[in-house]
Order: sequence, then C-alpha cells, then structure tokens
Amino acid sequence: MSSDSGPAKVLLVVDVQNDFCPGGSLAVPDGDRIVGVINRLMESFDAVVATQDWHPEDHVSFASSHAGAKPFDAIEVDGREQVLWPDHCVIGSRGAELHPDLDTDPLRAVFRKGSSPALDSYSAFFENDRRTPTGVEGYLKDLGLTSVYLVGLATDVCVYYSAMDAVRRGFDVWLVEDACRGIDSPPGSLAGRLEEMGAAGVRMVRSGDLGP
Ligand code: VGL
Ligand code: ZN
Repeated sequence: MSSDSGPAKVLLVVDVQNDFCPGGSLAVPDGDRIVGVINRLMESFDAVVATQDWHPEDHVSFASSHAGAKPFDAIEVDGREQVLWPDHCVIGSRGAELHPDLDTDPLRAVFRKGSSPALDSYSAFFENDRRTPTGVEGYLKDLGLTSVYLVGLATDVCVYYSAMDAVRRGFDVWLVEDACRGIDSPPGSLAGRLEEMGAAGVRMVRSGDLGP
C-alpha cells in the first residue's frame, strides 16, 4: 500500500462482475481485459473499495419487468428516464459475482447498489434519484480517502455517474482509462461522456503512469 504523504488515494473498482464481461448478459466488449490491469494497480493505493450492481429479479431496470419493452428501450419511471437492460446482476446469481480473476483479498469493503426494486443505481455514491446515498461517500470521507481513482465497468454508465458524483461531492477524481471499458449505446455516446467527465474536472490517466 502507498504511504506517500499527500491526499490518501482510493482505487474504486466499479461493477467488475460476470454479467458485464464477455459471456455475461450485459457484456461490455473486452470487459474482462481490465481485470489484470486492476489487480496490478491495487498495491499502489491506500485502500481498494469495490461496488457490485445487485438487483432483485423483478428490478425496474429490466426490460423483462415491463410488458412489451425490449432491452435498450428508454421509458419514463417516476419522472426520470430509465434505460431498460437485459436481466443482469440478479442477487445471488453467478452473473452478479465479481469476476473470478479479480483479486478480492485487498478489497477493504464491497458496496452493493441497485437493490431497491423500483429505483436503479448507477453511481457508486447515489441511487438514480441522485439523493439517496449508498454510504460510499461517508465511508471514504471517514477514512480520509480524498483522491478517488475510478476503474471498472461500464465507462459510460456506472463509472461515468460515479465520477460525476465524486466531483460533485468534492473528491479529487481520476479515471484510469485503460482500466475501464464502455458499452457505447447508442454509438458515439461513450466519447461524449468522456468529454463531459473531462469538462467536469475528472482527470484522465493511464495505469502505466501510476504505481511503483
Ligand atoms: C451498469 C447498466 C445497468 C453498469 C449497471 O455497471 O455500468 N450498466 N446497470
Ligand atoms: Zn444494473
């Protein structure tokens, strides 16, 4: 673990789960290629924390929960846009488990999100009402972990919302570009979200520029 002076750094590993990797129900292209990169990064951080998307089987974000809907349709729920996905990360399923090659020994904590049947949760920090906290902010601040390095899946969904919320809550935020992969649906949206993160103050870095 790093013992440099300066702000304490946390590696926040977002949703590196079987369903988001090739063979999973909501596979991100090359999603599994980041696992080795993330494992190598872990020792350079003061703490490593992970999230898991963790949905009940009738979750509002599943197309299968809405008559006549198909995956990737967008509908309105409680005045918010809800993109509908294939069933994924169902509580207790193999798809919801962290990727088997992810080194879980260094994980100081794992936060599960998206478990309310009627409310989705993309960000590691807040549910999609943007108000209900997951507890991650309090945990990181309690431990003095003020620099957040984001890695994981998917760059343009959960990593993106986590990065934007982390900036909003006053953290110093970095995105480790080669330790994330995106869905890019609709095509082109990934580039737009990278740009938005940059404009909000998220700094881009590559894994080779970090660590020992
Ligand atoms: C995610 C879509 C639905 C993600 C989670 O982890 O990026 N994407 N649920
Ligand atoms: Zn989900």
